Amino acid sequence: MSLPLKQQPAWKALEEHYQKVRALHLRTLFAEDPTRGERFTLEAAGIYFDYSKNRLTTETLHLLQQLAEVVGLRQRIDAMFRGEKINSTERRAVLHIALRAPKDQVIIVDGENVVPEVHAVLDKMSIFADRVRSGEWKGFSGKRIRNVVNIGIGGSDLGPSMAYDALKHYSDRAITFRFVSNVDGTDFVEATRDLDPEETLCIVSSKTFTTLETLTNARSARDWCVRALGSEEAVARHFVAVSTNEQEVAKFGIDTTNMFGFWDWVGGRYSYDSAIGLSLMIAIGPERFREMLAGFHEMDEHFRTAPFERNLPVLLGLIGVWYNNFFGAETVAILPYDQYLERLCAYLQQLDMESNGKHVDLEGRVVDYQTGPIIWGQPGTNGQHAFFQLIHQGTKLIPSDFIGFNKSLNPLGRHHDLLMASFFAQTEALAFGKTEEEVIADGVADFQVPHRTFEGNHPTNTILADQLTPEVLGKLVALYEHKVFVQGTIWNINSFDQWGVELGKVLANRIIPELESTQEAILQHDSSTNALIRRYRQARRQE
Ligand code: G6Q
Repeated sequence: MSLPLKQQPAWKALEEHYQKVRALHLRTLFAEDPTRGERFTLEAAGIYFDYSKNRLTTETLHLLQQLAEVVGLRQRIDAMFRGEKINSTERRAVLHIALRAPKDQVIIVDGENVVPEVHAVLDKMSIFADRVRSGEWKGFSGKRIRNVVNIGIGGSDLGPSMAYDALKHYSDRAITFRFVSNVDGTDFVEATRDLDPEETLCIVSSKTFTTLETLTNARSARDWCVRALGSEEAVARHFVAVSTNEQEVAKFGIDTTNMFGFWDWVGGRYSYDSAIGLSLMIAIGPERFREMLAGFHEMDEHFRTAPFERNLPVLLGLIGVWYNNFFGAETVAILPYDQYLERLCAYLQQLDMESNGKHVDLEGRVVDYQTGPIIWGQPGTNGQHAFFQLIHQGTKLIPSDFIGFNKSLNPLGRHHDLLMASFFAQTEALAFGKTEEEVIADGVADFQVPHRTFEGNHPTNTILADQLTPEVLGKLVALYEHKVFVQGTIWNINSFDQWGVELGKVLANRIIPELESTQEAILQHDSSTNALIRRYRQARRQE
C-alpha cells in the first residue's frame, strides 16, 4: 500500500461519510426504501446473506469497496491463491485453499504442484478412516475400535471438535469421540474415565509435535494404554499421529506409516480440513468429508472470482470494518441458531482473534487504527436469556451475525418454527426497537416507559442456509476464513502469524523447573510472581 491507511483518500471519504450516516436510524432507512430488505441481500454458494439491517447506505458500500480496491485486496487475493509467500514474518505461503482444491487444479509452491500431495494424504486418511469405521482396524488385543480420542490444542483441537459437534448428525454413533486439549489433567481423566483402552484409538494431532500440552496429554494417554494392555507394542495399534514433524513423531514411538502429514503452508487455525480433521473423517466418513471440502471450495471460488459488490466474504469483511473503524465497535457477536453449532463461536474466536489480533502492520509500524474485534457469542435461543439484554438496551454497539437454517436436522413438533421465530424476531427488534410512543400506546405505566423503550438501530447480518450439511459447514467456515483475510488486508497486517501464542509456549518453560524442583529455587521474577510461586510450592509440599 502506498499511503498509510488513514491517509488514503478512500479512508478519509469514509470518515466524512460516517458523519452523515452515524445518526441515521434503520427505521428511516427502511421507511425510505421499501425494497431495502431485498436489495441489500446476496445469495452466493447457496448461502443467503441479508445485510439490509446495517447502518449503511449504497454510498457506504461504494466507499468501502473503493477502500478495498485501493488497498489492493484483489491483488492480495490473487497472491494467496497463487501460493505466494504472503505470510511474510514466517516466509510461508498461505494455502488452506489448496486443501480443498480439486485433483486437477495446479497450485505451485517452491516449484512444486502441491495438489497431488493433498489428495495423496486425503486418500490415505480415507483408507484409514474406512478401516476404523468398518472394524477392520483392530486394537492390540483384537477388539474393534469403539472410541477415538483426538489429542491436540488450539488449531489442532478447535477445528475438529467444532466440526465434529456441527456434523454429529452425520456421525457413526457406534464410535465415541472425545477431544482432549487442556494440560489440566482433568481434561484427559474425564475424557477417558469411561473408555476402555483396548477399544480406544488416540490421534495425536500437532503440527509441530512439540507443543507442551499435547505431548503431555499424549504421554499420559500412552501410559494409560500401555498399563491396560501390558505391552509397549500396543502403541502401534492405538496411536496415530497428524503432524508435519516426522522426526518427533518417530521419537514419540508412533510408527510413521501411521502418520498423516500436512505442510507449513497450512496455519493451525486454518487446518481442520487437512489431516487435522482425521477424527472428523472417521466420524462422518470420507465421502461426507469430501462433500465438506467441496463446500469450502465453492466458497473459495466465489471469493476468488465474484466482483466485490457481489462477494459474500468481501461484504461481510467490509461491513465489519465499517463498525470497527468508524463506529468504534469493539466486539462482534456470533449467534448461530443451531445447537449443533455450539462450538462455532469458540472456533471463530481463534480464527479471527489470533489472525487479526495484531498491532503492527506488514512494514512493522505500529498501527494508528483499530484491528481485529473481540469475537464472542453463543447459540440462540440460549443467548437471548443471558446476554441479549446488553445488546438490546446496553450502552455498547455490538454488531451481530445471526446464522440460521431453513430446515432442522431434528424435526420435532413445532421446535424449529419456534427457534426461527426467535431468530427473525431478534434481528427485527434489534433494528427497529420500540419507540416511546409505542410503549405508551401499550398502556405501560409511566415510570416504566423509559425502561421498556428500545432504541433499536442495532446492526445485524443474517446468514441463512437451507440445512446444516457437511457442504454448508465448509461454506460457512470458508466464508469466515476469507472475511478475516479481507479485514487483515484492509488493516495491512499479517493475519497468518501468531507470535503471541509462541510467547506463551516459551514462558511456562521458565517456571516449570521452579515448580518441580525439590531444592529451594532462587526466584528472579517480579515480587508478585515470586510470592505466588512460593505459596504454591509450600502448599504442594504439604500435600
Ligand atoms: C494456530 C496456532 C495454535 C496452534 C496450537 C497447536 O493457528 O498456531 O493455536 O494450532 O498452538 O500447535 P501444534 O499443532 O503445533 O501442536
